[in-house]
Amino acid sequence: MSTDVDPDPEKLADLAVELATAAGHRVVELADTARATASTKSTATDPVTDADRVAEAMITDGLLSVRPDDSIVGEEGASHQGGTAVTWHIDPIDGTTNYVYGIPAFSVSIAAEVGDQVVAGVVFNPSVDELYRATIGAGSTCNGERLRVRPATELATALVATGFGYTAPRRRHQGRVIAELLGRIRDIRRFGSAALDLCAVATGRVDAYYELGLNRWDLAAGALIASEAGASVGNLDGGPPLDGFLLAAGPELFGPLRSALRELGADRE
Ligand code: LIP
Repeated sequence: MSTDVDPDPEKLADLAVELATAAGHRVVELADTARATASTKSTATDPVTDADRVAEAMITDGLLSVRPDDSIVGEEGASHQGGTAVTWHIDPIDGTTNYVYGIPAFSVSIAAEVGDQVVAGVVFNPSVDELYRATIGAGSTCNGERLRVRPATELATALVATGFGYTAPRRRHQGRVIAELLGRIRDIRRFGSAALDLCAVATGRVDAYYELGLNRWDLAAGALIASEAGASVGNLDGGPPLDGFLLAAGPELFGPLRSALRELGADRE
């Protein structure tokens, strides 16, 4: 059993880049068929397609062919218990609703975690050929260009991305939170892919992003890309982004937005 105690984040990121781009191009090839045969998972508004499954299988096989003793967790059920220090988190198509509707805002997200620290993250949007990459302590890039969050802004002029859950009670609560928050910020954007929302923070296309109910595979790679671009990333209680709630924003905006979201109960059902 391999005991890869000190894997090189750059090599992990290189492998993730190779697999994410191959899977991204494949899901674009499969789009017409996949859309015609889409089904649903947790609720009638939570779609899944054969392309999700094909992409996850491609990525899983690719990882295990190079690093057979790593652990793997994928959104569509990939699960491999390994013996090294590395766990891979895979979202084969993040933004599946956009994919099914033909909206060019979906991504392949792959993250490598050592212990409880994500050390390498890759997010690929094949519709616009944007490849986001980050390794711990070495910054983040999009197509090789270094990323930096937007300069500081007040809450009242902040453009904030968010997303909504798949159950009606949670969506109603999230709608009430947004209804109140909108009067305190510039505007919201709802792109439909948590990974791309986090990359939007990293590129400065939005000032902040928050969402309740994400899974680790949704956020692991994007959170590293955002933090390596200078964003503060965490939950509303001063901790790391749990699998439940995440807020990412420039460091000066993070505090005021966190206070507003806590007051509004954004991290509650
Ligand atoms: C999606 C997230 C998005 C969220 C959607 C959905 P999926 O992930 O990326 O931010 O609002 O409800 O969870 O299911 O497309 O991989």
